[in-house]
Amino acid sequence: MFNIILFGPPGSGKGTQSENLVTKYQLKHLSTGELLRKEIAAETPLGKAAKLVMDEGHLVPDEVVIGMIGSVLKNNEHAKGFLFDGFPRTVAQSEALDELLKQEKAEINVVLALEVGEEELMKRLLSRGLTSGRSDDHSQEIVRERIVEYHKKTTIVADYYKQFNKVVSIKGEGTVDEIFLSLCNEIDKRLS
Ligand code: B4P
Repeated sequence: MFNIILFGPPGSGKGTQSENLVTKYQLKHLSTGELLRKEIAAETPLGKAAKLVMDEGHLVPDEVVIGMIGSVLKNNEHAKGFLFDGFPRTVAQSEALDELLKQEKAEINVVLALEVGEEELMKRLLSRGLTSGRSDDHSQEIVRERIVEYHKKTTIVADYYKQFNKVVSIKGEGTVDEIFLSLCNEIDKRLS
């Protein structure tokens, strides 16, 4: 099993790059943002509770996302590998993921961290908000809060994986194709 975490601040291009990466490497795409938006669209109790938190620009509680990931992993035990997009976002989520993978005798092989400046992030998210209908992209205030939340709770996830020497920084500004190429170079190095 080859498992990748695509890491980076909101709007860094995790979702955009994941789509191409899972096609090329035949990995199972696991985006907690997508899973949560599906719950919201289906108006499940989990979705209704998550929407209130996401609309404030905050993170959904750890136990909720860990539970969601746990069931997807269990239902895909024969996957060639997983691409984790937007997960883990806290140290508690990282520890839970390591434990879940250990049960499958697997581990995270690499954390690819997209680096994008704050001004560019604001620009991308507010522009996506014009067409996506996503309420968490709607106002400058919410987008800023999501970036603050990232610095408060999520940047330390990279430090967690750095102690195992698994983090590679990737320049996340440039064209989608250029960034894809840099990501593929790092993956290919580890696959060969
Ligand atoms: P996510 O769905 O993970 O999404 P994201 O951080 O907003 O964006 P992403 O980095 O995927 O950017 P994208 O490619 O779309 O999270 C949403 C919310 O869900 C979180 O705020 C949180 O509340 C909740 N949540 C999710 N996971 C959680 C967890 N594990 N724990 C707790 N809560 C969780 O790109 C953004 C825009 O930039 C797009 O419009 C794209 O077209 C554009 N773009 C991409 N690459 C570009 C490039 N190279 N140049 C120019 N524009 C580019």
